[in-house]
Amino acid sequence: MMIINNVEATIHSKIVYAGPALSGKTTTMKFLSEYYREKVMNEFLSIETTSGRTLYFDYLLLFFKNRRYSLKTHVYSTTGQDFYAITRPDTIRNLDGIIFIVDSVKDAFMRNVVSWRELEHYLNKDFLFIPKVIVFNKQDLSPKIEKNSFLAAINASKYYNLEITESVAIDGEGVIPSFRTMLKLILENNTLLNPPILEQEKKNIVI
Ligand SMILES: Nc1nc2c(ncn2[C@@H]2O[C@H](COP(=O)(O)OP(=O)(O)O)[C@@H](O)[C@H]2O)c(=O)[nH]1
Ligand SMILES: [Mg+2]
Repeated sequence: MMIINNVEATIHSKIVYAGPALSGKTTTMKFLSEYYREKVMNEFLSIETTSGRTLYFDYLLLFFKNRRYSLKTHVYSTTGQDFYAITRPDTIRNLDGIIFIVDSVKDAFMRNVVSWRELEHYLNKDFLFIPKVIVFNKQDLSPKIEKNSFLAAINASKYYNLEITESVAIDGEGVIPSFRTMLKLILENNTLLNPPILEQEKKNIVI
């Protein structure tokens, strides 16, 4: 859940890039960190190797601001077991949105489906409602996965708060629109943001 501190006028949110290994999560986050260079509060943290119990994830803290409110967005990327490591039950309540990066390489079809089902298994009913953006990455390749086949395989029509986008992460194409789609879903879906002043202010946050 988004944490809103009206005294400090700060909104905290947490977004996770999920999807199978090699789908393009790290590439996407690297582009994000370069694009939002002036809004990045930390050094881009990317831990590329797993050894024993060492965590394997990318982390970025972005800071958007308008005259009155600050939106601090914690962005992670992770895969499979590593996803569970950073989203243990005590922190799962803090998860505001998932950007699922699909590997559009044709052979990766089932790995995408398995990865989606892992999320579903872990998040259970919450997964139906959590804001989600499915990004079909690697649009530069051919042949690629049929979007509708993947959406049918995961039974996409049963989900709420789901948007579909495309990207070519190696060129940065579609990365920012997908991220903005996520932030909009989060801001629109948060009931804590209903008081009129916040409603007004959130529109002014430039993302
Ligand atoms: N052709 C193509 N390759 C991509 C694209 N995005 C990422 N890759 C490549 O896919 C591989 C895995 O990317 P990476 O970001 O490390 O995947 P991650 O495991 O999900 O973090 C790398 O070799 C990337 O250069 C894309 O849009 N098109
Ligand atoms: Mg990675």
